[in-house]
Amino acid sequence: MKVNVIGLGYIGLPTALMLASHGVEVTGTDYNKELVATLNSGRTTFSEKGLDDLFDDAREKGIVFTTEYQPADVYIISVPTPYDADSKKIDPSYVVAAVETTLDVCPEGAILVIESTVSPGTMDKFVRPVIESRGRTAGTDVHLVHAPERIIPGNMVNELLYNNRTIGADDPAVGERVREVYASFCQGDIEVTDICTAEMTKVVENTFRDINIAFANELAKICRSDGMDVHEIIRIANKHPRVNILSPGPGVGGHCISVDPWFLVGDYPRLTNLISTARAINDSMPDFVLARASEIMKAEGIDSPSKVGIYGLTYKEDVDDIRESPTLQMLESMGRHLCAGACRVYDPWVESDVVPGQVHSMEEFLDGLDMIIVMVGHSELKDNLALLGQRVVLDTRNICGVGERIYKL
Ligand code: SAJ
Repeated sequence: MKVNVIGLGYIGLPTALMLASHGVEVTGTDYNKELVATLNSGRTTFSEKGLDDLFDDAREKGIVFTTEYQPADVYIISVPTPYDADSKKIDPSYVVAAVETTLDVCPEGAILVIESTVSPGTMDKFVRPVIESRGRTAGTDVHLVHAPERIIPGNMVNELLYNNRTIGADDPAVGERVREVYASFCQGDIEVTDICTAEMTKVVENTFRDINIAFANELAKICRSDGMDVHEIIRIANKHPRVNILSPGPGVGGHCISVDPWFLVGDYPRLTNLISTARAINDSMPDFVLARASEIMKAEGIDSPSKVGIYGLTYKEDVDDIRESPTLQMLESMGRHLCAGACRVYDPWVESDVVPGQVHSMEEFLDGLDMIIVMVGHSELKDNLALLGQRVVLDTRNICGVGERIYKL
């Protein structure tokens, strides 16, 4: 069984490595020459717990990285599926392009597995027509499968091994063959269903989380308006056996939870009131943090944003991914108020310069600051809270404990 993984990003790379390290013959393909060259030089392209060891093991077992698509029995396509900012609908162009190039090389009877998250109906609306336009028939010449990923950045390797998975296929026998491929490493339950159910299930999972976080964020606003402690209230409410409220925070980032619910809003605009309201609440949080920061600055007599530092640029703790991050959203909002670059910004996980005012060491960051807005709860800070000293802190992640000068959302 030969597998060609198409797209070596946050999902494709760990998946390709995991298959190779479990004895499957794998080629990883990406059109980005630089990325392929980096992998071939023996370096990984992003930081993730356990990834380097897995990478070394997969290389020893013969994984190949190339920019070319290869003849294979199974193709696992894990390319980005962004959404169109205006229509809110999925932009399937990367998936479609990958399927087209796959069809140029794939042998008769090959299985095309789409791992990228897609909105319900995408396979029917956009992928099947590509196959038909080539004079091929889905279900006989090539087989279509949707096997959405579920792994969480920060714990990807572990979750690849132990999470349950969903496989959607037209033909249950093909679903079973794909189950065998994933079962080479996956120790969780693997559910085989039809394609549309798999598409919808994936989007539903991330939308559920978005709504739960929006509820927590709305509670934070209610509690703030009347001096109640939202974290204590959620902690106690969650002792109820059937309540599990997530944590309020400075917003929802990443390329999954802040994106996937829009697919439903885009496709079902008249049926998605709760979902679009949740999106709006989560998107309002960076501005809520700004308003809270300016309130605290007034109360503490801090008169210049140059005395205020923003800690954390990534979308969550202990990852290097800054896509859609609440801090970037907040800085954009500050830019609209003509104060971009007014505050110092630091993130130990982001080495390149991505925003104005960014510094690259904790010492440089803390020097001369009166106030810190903690946007991300990286372990670097969580494990060294003494670094904050006597400064005023706006702790949007509730990691800094309590103190006279520690303010919460
Ligand atoms: N966040 C909160 N409060 C919380 C939890 C998260 O504000 O209580 C914020 C985070 O800080 C972050 C955002 O939400 O900005 C999303 O982070 P996350 O850790 O909840 O999720 P992702 O985006 O890293 O990964 C999600 C996961 N989906 C679910 O948990 C349902 C993961 O399993 C999926 O594989 C991934 O999306 C994906 O690729 O779809």
